Amino acid sequence: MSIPRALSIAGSAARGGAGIQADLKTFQEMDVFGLSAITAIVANHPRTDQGVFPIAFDAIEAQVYTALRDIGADAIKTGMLFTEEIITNVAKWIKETDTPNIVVDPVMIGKMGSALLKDDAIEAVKTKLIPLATIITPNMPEAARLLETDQPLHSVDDLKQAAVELQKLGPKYVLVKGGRLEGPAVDVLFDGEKFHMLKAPRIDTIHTNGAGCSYSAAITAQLAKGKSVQEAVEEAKKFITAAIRHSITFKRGVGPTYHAAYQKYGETGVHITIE
Ligand code: PXL
Repeated sequence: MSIPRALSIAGSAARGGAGIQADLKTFQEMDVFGLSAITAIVANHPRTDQGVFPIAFDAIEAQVYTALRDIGADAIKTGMLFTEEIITNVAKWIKETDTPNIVVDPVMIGKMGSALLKDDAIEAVKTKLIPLATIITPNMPEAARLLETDQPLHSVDDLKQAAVELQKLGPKYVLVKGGRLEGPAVDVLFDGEKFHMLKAPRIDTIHTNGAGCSYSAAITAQLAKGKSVQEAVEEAKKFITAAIRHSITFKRGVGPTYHAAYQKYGETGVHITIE
C-alpha cells in the first residue's frame, strides 16, 4: 500500500500550532504521509531570552537527504528557512529532486514576533527559491517586503496588483492572502492570466497562530494528492477557515487554529469567483 507523501522543510514551533507541527498536523488531517526537515527551533528561553535556535546545516541536509532517499515526496513545502545558506541549498536540493509540486511559504515574522528570516536572506528567497515554486503564499506584509515597497497593501486591488508583480519573479501561481484586509478575508490566486478570488467571512478572533503555515500545508497536501492548484487552494481555504472559526485558547498568547475542525464540522462559508 502507498499513500501520498509531503515533506515540510521548516522551523519547529514549540507552541505546537505553527511551523513543522502545524504542517504535520495538517498533512495528517488530509491523509497525507508527512515528512519533516527542521531548520531551526523557535521557543523562548526563560533565562537568556533567546527565541530562535538554528539547527546545524549538516543536520538539515541529513534530514532532507534521508526523507527523500528513503520515502520520497509528492510535494515539498518550505516554511522558515532563516538563512541565505539554507535557502540556497534548499533551492539546489529542489532542483535535484523529481518532486513536481513545490509550495514556498515566504515566512518572515511569526505571530508571536519571532524573526523567521534574516534580512539579508530575502534576496535569495526572491532569486533562488521563488522561481522554482509551483505556488508562493505570501501574506500582505510579506508580499510588500518581497516587492521592496514601503507602501503597505490595503485593498483587494492592491492584492491583485501584488500578485501580478510577484508572478514576474517566476513562480507558476501566486496566492496573496488577505487575512489583514478590512472586511471579508479575500485571498487572490493568480495563474498569469486569471484571478481566482477566494472569499471567507472575517472571523473575530486573535487566535490565528500558524494559520499561514496550516493553509500552505493544506495546499501542499492537496497537491501531493494530485489535485490541480485551483482545487488545492479551494480545499485549503475551506480547511483553514474552519480551523480559524474553531481556533483554540490555551494558557497564554495567540492561540492556534484547530486542525481537526474541517473534518469535524465542515465549512460552507468560502466562495470563489473567477475574474
Ligand atoms: O506562522 C509562522 C511561523 C512559521 N514557522 C515557525 C513559527 C511560526 C510562527 O510562530 O514559529 C517555526
